[in-house]
Amino acid sequence: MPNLSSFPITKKWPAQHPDRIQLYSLPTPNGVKVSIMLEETGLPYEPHKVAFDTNDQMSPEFLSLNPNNKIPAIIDPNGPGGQPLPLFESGAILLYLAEKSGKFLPADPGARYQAIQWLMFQMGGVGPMFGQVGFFNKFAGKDFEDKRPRDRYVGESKRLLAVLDKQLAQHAWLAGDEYTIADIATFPWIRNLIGFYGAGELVGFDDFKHVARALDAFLQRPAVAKGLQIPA
Ligand SMILES: N[C@@H](CCC(=O)N[C@@H](CS)C(=O)NCC(=O)O)C(=O)O
Repeated sequence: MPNLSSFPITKKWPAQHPDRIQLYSLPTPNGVKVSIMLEETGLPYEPHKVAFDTNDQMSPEFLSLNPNNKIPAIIDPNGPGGQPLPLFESGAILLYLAEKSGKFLPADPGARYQAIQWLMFQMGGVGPMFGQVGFFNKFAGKDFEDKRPRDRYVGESKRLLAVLDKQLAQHAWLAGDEYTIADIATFPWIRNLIGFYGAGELVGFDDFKHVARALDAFLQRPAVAKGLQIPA
């Protein structure tokens, strides 16, 4: 049985099953990327809830795993060379789990880099921009009188949605016909933008029919429905 006691995070969140991937998360758009991926691959894992209302992400135990105080983060007790692997940043975790499971990242090098390209598009564009729309439309920024910052992020989000829509007009999924980690990274953010952030009208979501079609297909996957609720 692997011993994870050298990881201080296990003091605050003890591992009941130290042989399984330890997931430290919350069902936010970045958090659910990893729980959905774990559900999709069937890799055994143990989820731990990092609660923001008690600032768990700022605790010394959490910071020992991710100094950037953000979920999601994992420890794989059976990482490369049989050694435990700690990992943060959802994009890196998705790539790692795809390689470990041999799923949701095409083996063909050309197709593989297409998937990585759209994953990076999500990490560098969709996540940061949609997140700012959330701040200025749903959270503290909604009370700011000056609407120029909000409009800047709304405009950029519309532009990104148009790019996604054009791609999805030609392909079932972002990287082509195959469902990949690029989809797992992107659709939770779109769901959040038009759902929890209440910005559907603001970004003119009705104009993006192909994005809406792929989002529906994504949400119908049983692993997605399950992953969206984890950690409970
Ligand atoms: N680039 C990071 C971003 C992670 C991120 O922003 N996580 C948010 C939740 S969606 C978080 O942990 N926020 C807590 C905080 O900022 O204190 C990733 O993709 O893993």
